[in-house]
Amino acid sequence: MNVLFEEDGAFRAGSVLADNVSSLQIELASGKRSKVKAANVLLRFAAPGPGELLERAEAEAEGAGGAGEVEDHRLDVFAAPPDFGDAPDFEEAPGYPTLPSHDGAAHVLTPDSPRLGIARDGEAFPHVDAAAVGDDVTPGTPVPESASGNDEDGVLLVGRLSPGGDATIRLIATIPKGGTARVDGWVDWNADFDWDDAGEQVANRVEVTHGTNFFTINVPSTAVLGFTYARVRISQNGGLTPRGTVEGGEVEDYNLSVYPPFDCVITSVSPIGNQLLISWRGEAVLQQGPTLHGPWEDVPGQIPGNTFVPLEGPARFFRLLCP
Ligand SMILES: [Ca+2]
Ligand SMILES: [Ca+2]
Ligand SMILES: [Ca+2]
Ligand SMILES: [Ca+2]
Repeated sequence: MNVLFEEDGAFRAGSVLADNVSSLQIELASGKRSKVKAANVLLRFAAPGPGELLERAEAEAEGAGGAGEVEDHRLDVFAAPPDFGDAPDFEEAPGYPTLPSHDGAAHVLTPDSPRLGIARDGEAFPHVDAAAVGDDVTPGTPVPESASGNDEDGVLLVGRLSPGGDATIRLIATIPKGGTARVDGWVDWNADFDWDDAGEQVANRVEVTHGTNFFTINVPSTAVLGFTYARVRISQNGGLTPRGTVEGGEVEDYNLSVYPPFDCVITSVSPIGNQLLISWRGEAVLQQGPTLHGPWEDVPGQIPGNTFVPLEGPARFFRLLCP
């Protein structure tokens, strides 16, 4: 057992050698021993170690503008390191809710709770980085089910994201107890470093089973092109927000890109009377052929964007020749 305590106006942490109820015998990280009144003990905890707790407490205090203000800042102490996200968030420049001081997502690692992919690990503090891969490249504290550093293995985007389009998500779930689990997910469509705007929750208690699952997300037509971030959380019951600590499950944060819509694509094929109306987007040439392998020739008399072809003609296959 370790304690955080106050002594002469400073915060200190150490391990308990003896607990005499009204006072404790403490050994500091430096090896120095000290008798501490029980009334001065602020916190008793099993992990992290006293030295690390103090470093974190001091870093939080300094980040807020001065030493000695630790009590003004949230400091979560867990029995074992939980799983944190890694999307960008900094004390001096708040971003996504990732750090404990910003009520970041955290999952207490209960062994039989659901996971994204196969692997999961716990870390003493979020490995935040701009690419949201910090948790992937930095090994967490070992937990029974993962000894490797690569634990972002649950979610794959099939295809690409474009405003107004759909995208398929392939999600692998590990559910040790069987049955189902729930997934909540968010994409920061307007790229303003939060997942709080309308339409940014893309998965709301989506039910998943052990193994591979698919679901579709809709990209708003207003989605900002370029780089942005997603957060996916799995838990037994779902209904989570991008924030806060929950028992069990896992969080994975990803960076992803929103691309311009394809600008050369057949948009519709409609039979009208004894003709087919074929429409397309982009400066392309529509070709036709009797087989899937051609030979191909330009559809005669076409105008940019759409044209009619006879339904009963020799051409059975069409393709767009894009610039
Ligand atoms: Ca982790
Ligand atoms: Ca995982
Ligand atoms: Ca947003
Ligand atoms: Ca990540």
